[in-house]
Amino acid sequence: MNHQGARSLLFERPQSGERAVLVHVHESGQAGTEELAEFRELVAAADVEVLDVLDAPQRQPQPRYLIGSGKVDELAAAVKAIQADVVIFNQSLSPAQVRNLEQLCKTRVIDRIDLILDIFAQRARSFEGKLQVELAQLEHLATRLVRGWTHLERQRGGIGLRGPGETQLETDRRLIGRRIRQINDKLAKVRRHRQDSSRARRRANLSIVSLVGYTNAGKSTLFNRLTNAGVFAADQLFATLDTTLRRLELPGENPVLLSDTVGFIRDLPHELIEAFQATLEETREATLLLHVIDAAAEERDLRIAEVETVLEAIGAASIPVVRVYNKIDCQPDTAARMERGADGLPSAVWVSAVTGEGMDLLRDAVAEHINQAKLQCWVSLPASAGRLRARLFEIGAVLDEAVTADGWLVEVALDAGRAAALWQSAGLAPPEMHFGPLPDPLPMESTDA
Ligand SMILES: Nc1nc2c(ncn2[C@@H]2O[C@H](COP(=O)(O)OP(=O)(O)OP(=O)(O)O)[C@@H](O)[C@H]2O)c(=O)[nH]1
Ligand SMILES: [Mg+2]
Repeated sequence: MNHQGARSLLFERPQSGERAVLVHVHESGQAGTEELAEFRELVAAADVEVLDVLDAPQRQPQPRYLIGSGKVDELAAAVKAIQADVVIFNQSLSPAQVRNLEQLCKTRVIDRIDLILDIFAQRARSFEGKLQVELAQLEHLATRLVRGWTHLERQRGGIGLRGPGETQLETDRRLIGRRIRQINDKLAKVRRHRQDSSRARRRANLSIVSLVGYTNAGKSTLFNRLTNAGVFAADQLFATLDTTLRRLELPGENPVLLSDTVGFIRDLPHELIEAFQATLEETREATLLLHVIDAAAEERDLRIAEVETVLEAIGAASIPVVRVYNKIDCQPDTAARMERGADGLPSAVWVSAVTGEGMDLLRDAVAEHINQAKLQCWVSLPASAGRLRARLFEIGAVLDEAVTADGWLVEVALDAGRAAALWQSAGLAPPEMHFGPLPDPLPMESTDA
């Protein structure tokens, strides 16, 4: 189905939204209050009305229904009594568990992954974003094909079933495989365009600074505040799905590009991380990450750890990070300030994107990192590294050059992170650097003489 079709289906959905019973599974002895609050926010973000919440403390996972049989009976009774359209679990369910639960409750049962995929399906706006979500949905679906859908009305759409992948639900694995290949082809085309523009950007030798962080931390608000852009910011989970880049002026520095992108959440479905690899490309290529943190959130440290886990998963763990503790206006007696790490560089800045407090400190922190990341030195390139040499010229990183017996000595000025990436993609070990004026006699000539 084309995306036009998918859109019209979205419009045809009844406005009333669906009505759900939530099942909050948590370790017994722990209330999991924050987790439940976040679960409710996710459900609200999917535009589903909550009729009831079943609290399911658990000593050990039950293979058949995930929750114990007593709880399942309670759940089935609740679903029947209030005529819920759907049951939503706050954890992942195996295909067999879904089937068992659906048979018993006689209604659709979805898990946390379905829920997040559904929100992404509703939010996706760009062509690429829609393709990525569809891909994630299909890949998730492919793992679910063992599930017997026949016992339920499945043509209706609705939460966990809507989105671009909807009509694929009744098709078999082979068709899904074919559709996945089609989407991958389309994505490859879209991405070729993107690479062209990213090349243009590199030619301008602009560094990228990327905003990352837990969803709803205030990344887009901060982005707007810093760049006067008008991107969508809202008090809802996953308000942003695409990546936007804008020029950020820095004190006493060349401008850099600031990127705003999709937020993270605990246990982000791996299908989504994979599908959004391209959207997260700017993040991976960044010289500096600004990790935006809701300083007022109760589970602040857990969220920080979650974000770091995702950064690792997308291959961005080695990029320098400044933590931006946002929303200090919500915290009594917290003033804007900057902290430095053991290396003397700014490591954290406390700000408010809404009041604008701390923006100068933040710009200073970014400028210091960018400045520090600049490398100016002589590097030797073997004759076999002609393409890398051409690339360095292309991005305007070459200041001077001398020919040696078996290659070149090139004076480069570029940022250290990008240098490492360029050398790596040329299949070379990290460059040997000579600082200061060109050594005389040239080392490589002398070895051959
Ligand atoms: N009080 C206060 N609220 C803020 C601040 N910064 C952002 N917010 C609010 O936090 C909510 C989320 O802001 P966004 O900028 O959309 O957050 P985001 O990190 O881009 O979120 P996603 O794109 O959904 O991942 C909005 O309601 C903002 O108004 C701040 O400094 N203080
Ligand atoms: Mg946002």
